[in-house]
Amino acid sequence: MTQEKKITVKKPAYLQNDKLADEIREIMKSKDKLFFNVMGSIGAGKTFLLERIAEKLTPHYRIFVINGDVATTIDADRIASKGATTVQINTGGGCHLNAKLIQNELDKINIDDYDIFFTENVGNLICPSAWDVGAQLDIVVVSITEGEYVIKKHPIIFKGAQIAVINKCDLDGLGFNSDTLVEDAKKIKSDMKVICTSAKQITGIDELIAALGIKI
Ligand SMILES: Nc1nc2c(ncn2[C@@H]2O[C@H](COP(=O)(O)OP(=O)(O)OP(=O)(O)O)[C@@H](O)[C@H]2O)c(=O)[nH]1
Ligand SMILES: [Mg+2]
Repeated sequence: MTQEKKITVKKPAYLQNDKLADEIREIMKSKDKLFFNVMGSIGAGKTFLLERIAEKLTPHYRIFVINGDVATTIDADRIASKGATTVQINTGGGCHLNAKLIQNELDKINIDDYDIFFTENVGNLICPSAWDVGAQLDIVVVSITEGEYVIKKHPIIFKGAQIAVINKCDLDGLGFNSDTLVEDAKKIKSDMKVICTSAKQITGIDELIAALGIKI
């Protein structure tokens, strides 16, 4: 008697992720919530920008931020100190957030208790580009101190994003001009909204909030 081999066909993880991400997007849309995914390099200023955004938005909106880092709750604590509700996911060795991690956190809260949701993805310009978290808009943050080739070398993450933020513009001109980075982002995607900010000097933050479609 020949024994039949049982074959289980598993969907690749990223296909399951995309389906779940679409479901998250649909839920947020049906509830009239905004959900933004903030990606970017290590140390580009994602947390500092989210602190500035929280300072401006929390008097008007209930903000929920999901922070991703390999370790510590430093970033979630920093943003919480500005009035947002935050949760920190420690990925261990993981270099990105994914839809399942987001859904786990959303399952623990009442989505209706908040108006606007953000992720701060794990800092790097590679892994987060491949993992949809279900946001309506993807933002990539780089900074002047990363040098003039940072956007040219990471086209994939910029292709998938709608807004590019060039932060630390208070240091503009340090070896090169921010215009180079603006041009590079537009070359990758002609309709990319590119905003120069300084989280330190609080410039460009209102423009960024307006680009997200948020009225204050
Ligand atoms: N000069 C200057 N420094 C900044 C600016 N934004 C952030 N920094 C500094 O850059 C460092 C990193 O800022 P973070 O906000 O922690 O950067 P991040 O992108 O959240 O970093 P990770 O979460 O570790 O990837 C801190 O020392 C900030 O004070 C800015 O606009 N100008
Ligand atoms: Mg951070």
